[in-house]
Amino acid sequence: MAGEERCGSRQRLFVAVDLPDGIREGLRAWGEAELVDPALKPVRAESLHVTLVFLGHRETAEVEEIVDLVGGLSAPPALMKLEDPITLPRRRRAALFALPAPSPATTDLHHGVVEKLVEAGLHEPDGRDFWPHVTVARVRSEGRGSRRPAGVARRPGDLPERLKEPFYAVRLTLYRSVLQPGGSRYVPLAQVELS
Ligand code: 3AM
Repeated sequence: MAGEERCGSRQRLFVAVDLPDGIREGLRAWGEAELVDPALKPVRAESLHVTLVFLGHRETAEVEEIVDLVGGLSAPPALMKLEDPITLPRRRRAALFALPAPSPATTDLHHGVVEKLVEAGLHEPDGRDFWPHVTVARVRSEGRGSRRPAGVARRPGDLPERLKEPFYAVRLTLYRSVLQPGGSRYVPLAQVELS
């Protein structure tokens, strides 16, 4: 809530590729068994996604333009696969657990969407390489005034083989991220099927 208040009427936006329901359901079941350490805040199954472009906080007029642009996109389904969980950052205490999602088609889609947003004057890329992944859990802070992530004693185990089979991502969504004490809630503002 604090983030929303700080930014007045602005909305925090990102474009994502949604995972098929079967994959989300599989990840929910895996997460119930593996994302159990009390330091972890698992991402809700319905919120699991691959972030394609992070757009930051935007004014209402710009949000409308972005909704129109994303709603008018078209692209083929993107073949992707998931890999076993890794932690980030790599050399310090884990702040989040993510599944790498290598996918040349999703990388092409990222470049295509960025190009369209830049052409329309709606995005300035930060120059970072695109790394497709699904964040499955964030780590709570230690507390007592420290923002350092708490230690995770019970680290999540690997994915079952079934969840490492390639699949097609079939939907692109523009989300508004609403910061809440219990974890961000993602509100879809525009959606297109990849077909
Ligand atoms: O759900 P994931 O982790 O893929 O990490 C943030 C999250 O992605 C990412 O945007 C998604 C919605 O919050 N994000 C947040 N700040 C970012 C930034 N400054 C960012 N991505 C790139 N640059």
